[in-house]
Amino acid sequence: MQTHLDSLCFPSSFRWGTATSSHQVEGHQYNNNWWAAEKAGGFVYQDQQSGAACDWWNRAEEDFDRMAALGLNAHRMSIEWSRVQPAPDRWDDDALARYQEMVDALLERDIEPMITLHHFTEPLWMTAQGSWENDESVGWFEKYVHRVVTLLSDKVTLWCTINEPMVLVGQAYLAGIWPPGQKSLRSSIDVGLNLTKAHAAAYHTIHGINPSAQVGLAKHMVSWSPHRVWIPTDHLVARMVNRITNHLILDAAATGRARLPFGKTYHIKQAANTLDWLGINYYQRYRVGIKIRNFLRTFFPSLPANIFYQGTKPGYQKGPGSWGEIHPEGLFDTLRAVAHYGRPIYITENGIPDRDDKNRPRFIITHLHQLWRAIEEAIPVKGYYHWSLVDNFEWAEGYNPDFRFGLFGVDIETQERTPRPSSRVYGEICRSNSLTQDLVARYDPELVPQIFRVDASKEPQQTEAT
Ligand code: GCO
Repeated sequence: MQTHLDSLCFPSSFRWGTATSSHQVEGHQYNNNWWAAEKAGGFVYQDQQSGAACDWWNRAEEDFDRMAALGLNAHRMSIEWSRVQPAPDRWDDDALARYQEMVDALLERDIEPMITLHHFTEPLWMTAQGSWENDESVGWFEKYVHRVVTLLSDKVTLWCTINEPMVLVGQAYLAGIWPPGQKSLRSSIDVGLNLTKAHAAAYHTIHGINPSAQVGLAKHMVSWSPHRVWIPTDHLVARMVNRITNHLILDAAATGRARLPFGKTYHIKQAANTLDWLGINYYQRYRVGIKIRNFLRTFFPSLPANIFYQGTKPGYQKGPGSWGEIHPEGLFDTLRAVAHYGRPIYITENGIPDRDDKNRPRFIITHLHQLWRAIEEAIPVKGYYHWSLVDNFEWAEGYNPDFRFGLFGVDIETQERTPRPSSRVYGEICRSNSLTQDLVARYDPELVPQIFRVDASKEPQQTEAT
């Protein structure tokens, strides 16, 4: 026999939020490496420039009102290093005051800030000195972190040191599609190591200022699947890529050691135990495998990129361009895969590029269902930050209409906001702290049987006596 649950409830202290990053929403950033790359051209869709973005530098509070109206109690935002420290020996007190004002504005609305200290951008003075390839970068970052955290530590508890370090390494130093446009394995390893050391330095610095701060990092996690389930080498590739992209940095931040498959082990002692919590940015699944014929034909040493499959399978829902497949169960699998780190978990990003909002309501419902399943399995997920509140500047995709992530649409010319239906879906979930059958029936009735039917044999049995 089957019974129904009427609603899937989340823990009472659950944090419901949205996530943004400074360069993507603030606008008017003229002193960082992305601005320089936008100006130089060649990195961004149609050579667009971030420009005023969502103009948060002047009007963030208007969007904070929108968060409050939805019933959110949390928001993840980042601080722009190049504003705070425009030159190595200069701090901008006005910029610091503006960030203080934004944090206060969130708190006044009962929205708890989570602050990211590095979200892909860096000051131009740092770029000029070799960026993260320069070993001094760790010390530069530490100094900046010290300044910001000293200022905000009485208002902020949740600190995210670095956003998606492996994505930065992969896009900017290995694939070369983000500034500085490098394609070098050696640089990738150096930058990966320095980012890990910078995370560790920030962790210790923040705790030195406020021992009860909660410090973590946001890790991009991909659900890697073998392209063909019957080919063992495809499984091997999926496992290797998973190990390198998903777990290497987390292992380093948990144990102080990172071991490359079939390769070297790196020891970064100061990084051991530097996660008070773990942030998961989850978006998609990619299929991977080896094209064996090409592999044999070309063999070493010239390993061309096309010996690997990477992509999607016909018949599965996919995102635009090379976004991969939308795969809600991958969130559950990811949470299971990181449970052994034994840390509280936040979903620091999860969202879908979908200008017309055709798929976003279902995306939110199905992913939150998977999240709820993980909590039911006693995996300690403490909060969820949807990416994103408003459409914003999507790095190499710029303002490409196919890459709109907002619960609210934004007209970049007029700054007008338009709520998408998904903002109502998400708001209802946040306010009721649950995913109710009633809501799912209204927005996506097809999902009702899939989400709310539970097997009676798994329910607690009633005894004869009761
Ligand atoms: C990333 C970032 C965000 C993106 C978001 C959508 O994953 O690249 O953290 O800045 O905008 O993930 O792609």
